[in-house]
Amino acid sequence: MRIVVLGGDGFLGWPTALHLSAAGHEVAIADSGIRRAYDAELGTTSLVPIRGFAERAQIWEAVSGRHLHTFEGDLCDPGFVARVVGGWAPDTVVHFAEQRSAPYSMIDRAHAVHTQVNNVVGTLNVLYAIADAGRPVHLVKLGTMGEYGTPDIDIEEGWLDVTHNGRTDRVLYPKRPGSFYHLSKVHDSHNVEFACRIWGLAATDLNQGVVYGAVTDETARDQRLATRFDYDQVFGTVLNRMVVQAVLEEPLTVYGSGGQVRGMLDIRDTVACVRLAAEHPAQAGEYRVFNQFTEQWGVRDLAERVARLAPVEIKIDELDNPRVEAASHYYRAAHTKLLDLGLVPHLLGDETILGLLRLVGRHRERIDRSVIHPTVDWRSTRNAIRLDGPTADLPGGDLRHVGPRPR
Ligand code: NAD
Ligand code: USQ
Repeated sequence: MRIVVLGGDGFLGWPTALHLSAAGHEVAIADSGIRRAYDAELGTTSLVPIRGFAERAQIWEAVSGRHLHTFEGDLCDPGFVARVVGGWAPDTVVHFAEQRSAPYSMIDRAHAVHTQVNNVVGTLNVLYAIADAGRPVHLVKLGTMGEYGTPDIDIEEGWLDVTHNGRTDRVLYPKRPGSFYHLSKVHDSHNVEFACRIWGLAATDLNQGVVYGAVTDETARDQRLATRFDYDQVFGTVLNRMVVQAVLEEPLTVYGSGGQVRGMLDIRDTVACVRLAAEHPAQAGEYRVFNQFTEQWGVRDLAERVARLAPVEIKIDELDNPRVEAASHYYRAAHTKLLDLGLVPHLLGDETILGLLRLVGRHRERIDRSVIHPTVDWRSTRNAIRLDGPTADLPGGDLRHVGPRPR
């Protein structure tokens, strides 16, 4: 297949593109580089050094003998999207290209507006380009488990059969997301479902849980193919952050009492799930949802696991939760559809955490302690990005001028 990976310079898009390329597909990556600009804005950088966008595509070609096409541009520019989707003519569009940090979206008004404009407008442009392509194109769109929130009933895969006043219908599962970022994904899901209904598009919405890890079979082939590793308070995800804290021999930051439960998965399973979804496409007119995670973990349990495997004794700190989220709650989410397609999960074993501790240990000198402590408080409409920094409310909703552009 011809597959374009939108967001192909990101944490997940890059290893997914390599995985699809190694599997024999003809792959293109498209990216605006804005993730690298967020780093400049936040004064942080990937713990693991990463090469430039076009440079690492060339390195992959040298290592694998397989060409990766590159497109540099912004999905909010409809002309760019039309060139990629209409011009390059992919069979499948894998769409990772969004502002994906919940804390970033909660910094202040401008960051919330930027997140929703970037994500919702970019996805609308993709939907129009596919509808205008004049041939079947399967959209594989990254959503998030956080769209559902933590309801007091079982979570299904996208759809819910409801009986009300004696009548029954199948409805999109009700959403109760926990940040303006997660809300942008809910808005996307509704737009994608609508496009399938009115234009007969074929789409798979992958409601993914929190991803941990950093290395896949393909990125391991050469250290210059590494993907980014975030540990800062804004973009770092929980397990990767705790491993960094353990390497620093600092307390692990559990928000609240750590009773929050989340669906989680290994980055090696992310790339496998996207490939399975792409190779088993939705039908014309079908909007299907797969819950993309392999295990449920409580945050406190994760911290205890990391502390047990750390080489020295590590404390666990229960911080006042900067987020507004249920402290302890019922959580039972279906996740069988990707298993039915053949996913063989990498469950979170000690060896995975020990591997992460070794990886972070090798880059220990690059850790910046000042970006770890959470400063973005959901209850405030203006937050400082650094402990000693000013609170911000930047003009306008478009933050693409913030931070030096990467290229
Ligand atoms: P990332 O920020 O590392 O990568 C996203 C990439 O998209 C970046 O390279 C960025 O420059 C690009 N991008 C953003 N907006 C763009 C635009 N308008 N035009 C072109 N390129 C643009 O994020 P990630 O961790 O790789 O996540 C990828 C996707 O997976 C996101 O949609 C995210 O919501 C979803 N997801 C991630 C996780 C996780 O734990 N990382 C979990 C669930 C879902
Ligand atoms: N948490 C801590 N301590 C920390 C960091 C986080 O206790 O130091 C807690 C948070 O309060 C939260 C949980 O860990 O309850 C997960 O937080 P996270 O930062 O790892 O993940 P989240 O903000 O939910 O976002 C990440 C990705 C996002 C994706 C989402 C999947 O950044 O792109 O959509 O995971 S999900 O959570 O299923 O919605």
